[in-house]
Order: sequence, then C-alpha cells, then structure tokens
Amino acid sequence: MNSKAMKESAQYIESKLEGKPAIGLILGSGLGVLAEEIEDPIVIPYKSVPHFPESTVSGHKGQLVAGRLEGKQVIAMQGRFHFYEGYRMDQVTFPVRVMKLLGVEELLVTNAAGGINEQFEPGDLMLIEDHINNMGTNPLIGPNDEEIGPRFPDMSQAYSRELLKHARKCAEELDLSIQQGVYVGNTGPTYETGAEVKMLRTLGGDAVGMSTVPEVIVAAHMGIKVLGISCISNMAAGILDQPLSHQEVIETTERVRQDFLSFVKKIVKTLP
Ligand code: R1P
Repeated sequence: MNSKAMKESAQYIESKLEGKPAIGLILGSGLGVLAEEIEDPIVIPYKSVPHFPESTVSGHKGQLVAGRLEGKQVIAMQGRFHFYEGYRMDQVTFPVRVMKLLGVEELLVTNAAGGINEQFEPGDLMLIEDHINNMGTNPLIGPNDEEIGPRFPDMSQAYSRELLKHARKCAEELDLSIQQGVYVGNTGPTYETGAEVKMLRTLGGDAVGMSTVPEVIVAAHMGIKVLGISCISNMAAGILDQPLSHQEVIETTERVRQDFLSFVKKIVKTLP
C-alpha cells in the first residue's frame, strides 16, 4: 500500500472533476455501457492517471467516467484490473483506495460471472450477499496502515445489508426478477473445470468469476459500503455440455443491458 501514490492519483483526478463523487461504480466485462448514462461526463483515461495500471481485457475500456447519474455525483471505472493480467493485488485494488480519497462512501461493484447454482439462467442478475475468496492470496497482505483501516478487518458485513435490502426493493418496484447468492473469486484466467464447479457448489458458491473479491476486501478495510451485482453470463462448466468463451460472456451482458441499466439507475436514484 503506497499512500503517496494513492494521494498523487487522487489529486490528479480531483483536478479534473467538477463535483465530489460519493458513489463509485466498477463496471465489469461487457457492463461498461452504464457509464454512457452518466450526464456531463468527464472522461479520464487510466493511461493519463499517475500510478494507474492499464486495462488489457476486451470489454474493459480503461477509463474513469465521472459526472451525474440520476442526480447523484458518481465516478465509474469503465473496466477493471484483474489478478490474472499479471497485476499485483495492490495494483488490482488501487482504484478503490483512490476512490476513497476522492470521497466515495458507497461502491457498486459489478461483474460478469458463471452460474454455479443450477436454478440460475444466463442473463440473470444476482445480488452478491457474500463471497468466497478462492484466490489463494489477499490484497491486505503486507504492512498495514492503521490510518487507512484495521489490521484484521471484519468481513461479516462486507456486502452492506442496508444496500442489499434497498436493491431488492428496487427490483421489486421494477418487477425485475433477481437472484441472490455467494460469489466465488478465482484467479483465472482459465475458466473452471466441471469438477471445480462441482466443488465450488458443494462449498456454497452460486456464481464464479475472476474479480470483485479483492476490491470488496479493500473497500471493507476502508469502511466503504458495498453493493455487488453479478450478471450471470453463462452457466459454469459441467452444467451445460458446451465450451465457455469470453465472447459468450460479452454477448449475454449485451442481451441484459436494458435490465441492468434500469436496475442500477433505480438503485442509484433512490439510494438511502
Ligand atoms: C472472463 O470472461 C472475464 O469476465 C469476467 C471474469 O472475471 C473475467 O475477467 O470479468 P469481470 O469479473 O471483470 O466482469
């Protein structure tokens, strides 16, 4: 954790912003389209921000978009960093640290994930109620800065119950049927084998992906309230007899674009 680098990044971004963002959004594979809904957008390419890594995955544009969404000041990451891209955990989670310095108090984390729960269908939206860190490491390993967060953070409410309740209410009002479950974070970049999916189901996982968990750990460390939404882009291996592809992931997120957009916009508009 390099607080000098964090401050330099935040200062640079702040110098470009007009308002102070209270809500952060991390937009997963194929879900970056939400940033296009931001009014009076200020676009800041990751490349231009001191100390920011670069996005290398297709479906991840690699820029920050700040402005107003449904009347609220937000800052969105159109594309995130993944451990499998070769970034260290502190790099993967660096933008969350910077968001906190910018004033973000609530973080909406989204991702494309494989469905493990056999009741799910591709295109379902799942509220993340909890996660399993299956990445074999943790972004908080290393010296701890007590001014930023505690050495041993509580993770029992990493996903805010209040925000979950709020999101469920929004879904009801939109007459949108949504799922809720446990997200398993794997490192990737391989998709899971059928045997691994079976194991993850036994362990209590409902959806699996290669992101989100490190970001949420760091957000919890700093006391940011998190709401997580997975777009079930395909059923994980072993459920259907077909190979998995990133193309399919992107196609499904495009198919559910409208539901996803109205859901997130409603959540943001009526945030408590
Ligand atoms: C695999 O298709 C990619 O989609 C998901 C996986 O984590 C992986 O990066 O992306 P996001 O989690 O960034 O949405």
